[in-house]
Amino acid sequence: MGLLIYLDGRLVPEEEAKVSVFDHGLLYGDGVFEGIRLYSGRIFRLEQHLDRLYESAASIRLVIPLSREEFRRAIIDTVRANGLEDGYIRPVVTRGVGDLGLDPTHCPRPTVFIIASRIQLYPESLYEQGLRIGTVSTRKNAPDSLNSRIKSLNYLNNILAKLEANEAGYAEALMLNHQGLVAECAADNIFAVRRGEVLTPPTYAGALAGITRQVVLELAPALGYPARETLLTLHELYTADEVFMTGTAAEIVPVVAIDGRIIGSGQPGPITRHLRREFVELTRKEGTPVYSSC
Ligand code: PXG
Repeated sequence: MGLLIYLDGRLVPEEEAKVSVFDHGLLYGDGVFEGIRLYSGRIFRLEQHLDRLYESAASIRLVIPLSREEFRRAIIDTVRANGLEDGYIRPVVTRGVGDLGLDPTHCPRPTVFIIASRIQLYPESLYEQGLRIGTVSTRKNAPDSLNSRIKSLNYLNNILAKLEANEAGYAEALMLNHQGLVAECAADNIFAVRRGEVLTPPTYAGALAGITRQVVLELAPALGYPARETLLTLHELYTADEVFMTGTAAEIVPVVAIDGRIIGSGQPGPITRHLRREFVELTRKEGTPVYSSC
C-alpha cells in the first residue's frame, strides 16, 4: 500500500502528492528541509529538528505558514496515518509557486509537505568494518555565500562532492572549506578521537549543526570522554586514533581509512563503538511518543 503524504494541510495518497513545476523549491532549490528518525513509535529529538527547521527558514526569510505547534502535530499525524513504528520523516518547506524569475517575493504561499516512510537501514557490516572515505576537490560553500547551518534544499555542493567520492570508490566524501580546513562529509558530520578527546569542526568551519553531532557532543562527556568543537586539518584526521561520522540516517559510523590512509588500528575504535552503543540505547529511551498522546 502506498504512503499518505502531508501536503499543504491535507493527507493525500502518494500518487496525488504533486507539486507544481513552478514551485521554487524545484526551480531554484529555494526551501528548507529536515530528516528525522522514528524509533519504536517515538520521534527522536523532534524539538531540535523543529528548532533547526524554523531557524533555517528564518535565515532565508521564509515564513513557515504553520505554527511550531501545528508543524509538530502535522508530523505526528503523518506518522500515525501511515502506522509507522520505525522510519524516516522528511518535512520540506519550499518557497512555493511563483513565476520563472527567482524573486521570492513573487511566491505568495510556501509549500509544505511531510513524507514519513520506512527506512532502509545500513547493513550491520558497515558498522563492524567501518567506512573508507576520501577528500574531494569540491570545497564547502563559504559561509558568507551559503551558510552551512541552513539546511536548504540546495544540495548541489554536497551532490558534486558525492559524485567525486563515487567516482573514486569512496563510501563518503570528506569536504574541506575554502581555507582547506575540515568541514564535514557530503551528508554527515565528521569527528576525530585524539588522546581520548572527541573533536569535531565548529559550524563556522562549514559544518551543519547536525542533530546527531549534538547528541555526541552531549553523550561523550557523560561517558567520560571530553568533547569539543575545534578547527581540524587533514593532519588531525590522518593521525587520529579514531574517526567517525554522524548523521540521522547513518547514526554513528566508524571511518577506518581516509584517502587510502589507515586511521588508527584500521578497525572501528573503542570510543566510537562505545558512543554507538550508548546512542542506540538513547534512541530506545528518548523521543516524542506518536501513539500514546492524543
Ligand atoms: N551534514 C550534512 C550536510 C547533512 O546533510 C548531516 C551533516 C547530519 O546531520 P543530522 O542532523 O542528520 O545529524 C547531514 C544530514 C541521507 C541524507 O540520505 C542526509 C541528510 C540530508 C539528506 C539526505 O543520508 N542530512
